[in-house]
Amino acid sequence: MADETPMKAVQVKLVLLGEAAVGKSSLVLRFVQNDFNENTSPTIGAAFLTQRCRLENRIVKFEIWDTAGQERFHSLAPMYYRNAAAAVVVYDITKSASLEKAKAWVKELQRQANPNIIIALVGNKLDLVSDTPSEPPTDGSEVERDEEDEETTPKPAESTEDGDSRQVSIAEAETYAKECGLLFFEASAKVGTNVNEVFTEIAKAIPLDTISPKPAAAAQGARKPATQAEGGVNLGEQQAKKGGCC
Ligand SMILES: Nc1nc2c(ncn2[C@@H]2O[C@H](COP(=O)(O)OP(=O)(O)O)[C@@H](O)[C@H]2O)c(=O)[nH]1
Ligand SMILES: [Mg+2]
Repeated sequence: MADETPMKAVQVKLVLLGEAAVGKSSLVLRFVQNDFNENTSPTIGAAFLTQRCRLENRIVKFEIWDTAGQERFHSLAPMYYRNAAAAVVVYDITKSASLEKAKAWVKELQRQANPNIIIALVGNKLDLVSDTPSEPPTDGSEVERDEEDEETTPKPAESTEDGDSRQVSIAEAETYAKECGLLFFEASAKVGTNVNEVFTEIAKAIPLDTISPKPAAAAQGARKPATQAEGGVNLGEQQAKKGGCC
């Protein structure tokens, strides 16, 4: 008879970093709730969310710290990336300055974060450019989400009237990511392209035997804001909606 013992989720602290308005909160909202909001409010301080990612041989429970991108919050960042097992550093492919900011974050992480941290560089807003090869998720892994969310299955990237708005080429970002040993993706929080893949590939890349299975958020030095419930989303002024799968 098959072994029916449920797999124990391994907790992974993950931090999102990047310039303001590149779409960090939107990527998290897409990953956790399979949703998108055109009118997000800037994140104040940081928001905490969780989401599970089921791989073939393990369940990873991401404890996600979605930080504010504004410079005035920069000094808070170490509190969130300290002891993080993974970081998603986001830039906007239609804004080359945001890649420079992302590079600065990568440098800071490589100097000051956990030396084994897995870093994914994500170029967001892929839907705004027309040269987009879009590949639906197909690696057998799945994000555990309530069934009612499934109506918003990621669609292929769309081009817009502003189809030539790309300012960062795939080659430039990919070369940089390779040089620095980063995972690399272009994604769209808006249409869902590659969002689950970012988290799934991080989950796969993390050497789980090095992670202690204790509750991470409180134990790892970052305080959970009182207004933010586990599994909820706090995007600035927005109300937390229903939780993820946790
Ligand atoms: N077209 C497009 N807009 C996006 C995408 N992701 C975020 N946005 C928009 O960009 C703005 C900033 O997003 P937000 O998630 O708050 O960015 P953050 O400051 O990095 O957390 C909002 O108006 C979002 O609706 C995307 O993938 N495509
Ligand atoms: Mg935000």
